[in-house]
Amino acid sequence: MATNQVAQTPAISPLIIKERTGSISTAEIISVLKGEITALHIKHAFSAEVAEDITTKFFGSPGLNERKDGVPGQYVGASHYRKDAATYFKEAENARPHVEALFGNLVDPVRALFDALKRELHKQGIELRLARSEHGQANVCRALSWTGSGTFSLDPHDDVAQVLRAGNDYELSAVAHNTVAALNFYPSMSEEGGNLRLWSHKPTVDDRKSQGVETTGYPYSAAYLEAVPSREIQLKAGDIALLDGGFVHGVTGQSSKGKRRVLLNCFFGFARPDLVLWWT
Ligand SMILES: O=C(O)CCC(=O)C(=O)O
Ligand SMILES: [Fe+2]
Repeated sequence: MATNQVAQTPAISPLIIKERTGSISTAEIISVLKGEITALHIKHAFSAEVAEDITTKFFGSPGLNERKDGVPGQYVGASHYRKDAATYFKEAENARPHVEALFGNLVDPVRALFDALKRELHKQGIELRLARSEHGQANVCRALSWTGSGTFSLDPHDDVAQVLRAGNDYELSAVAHNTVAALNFYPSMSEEGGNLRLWSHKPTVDDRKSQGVETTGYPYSAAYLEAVPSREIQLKAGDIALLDGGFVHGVTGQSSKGKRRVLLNCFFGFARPDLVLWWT
């Protein structure tokens, strides 16, 4: 039908990006959760020693695998992307020893943030917990290194489609109607590129349908994003980026020589006014 072929023109949503050096605060995290800030970039947010240790353990991990779901990359941990709840939670349970081993006897910076946010939300009468099912529980994070080559090492996408289409057997589907916050810790960064690019656009279900990415939110074409303004967040090892995953984002191409880029990633958001769920 002709109406299906009409190209959607992406609506522009302003980007509100806050960048600074130091420690991330729970108030700022809650601002992203509430949609008041699009992205928060904290430089030098965790120590170089922890960053290097995690990176070494990632590349030496017996739990390191190639992704086989159409997204080029290597990982330790579990991704709910394109999986039913039973498969995801079973994988999360199996991968947990490998995820925990990434931190050895050092303090896990992602767990520390989770605990601080849990305490703060508890004071406000809101529970924060890991997503779960009869098959198991999510891990606090997964570790990833993108291997895509070309303009992007991770193509432009949104993180909401995969949540919206997660299916009724997932309690986290409810979060898709609120902000899906994506939290990234960067233990290692390539010498050139590997930056986070954000576009001024939050796709709707109709936008995704028009682009053939209704269930995945991945990948949006260069043609679709051509007229959309974007900004690049310049990342270094030890940085944290927290963003509203509903905005289209991607990772710029990286130099193949020298250091590999590694991140620790997780998602969280309000499933109900009194419940924030966290998963990977
Ligand atoms: O690697 C990054 O900086 C972003 C990762 C990301 O967008 C994702 O895992 O969905
Ligand atoms: Fe993403």
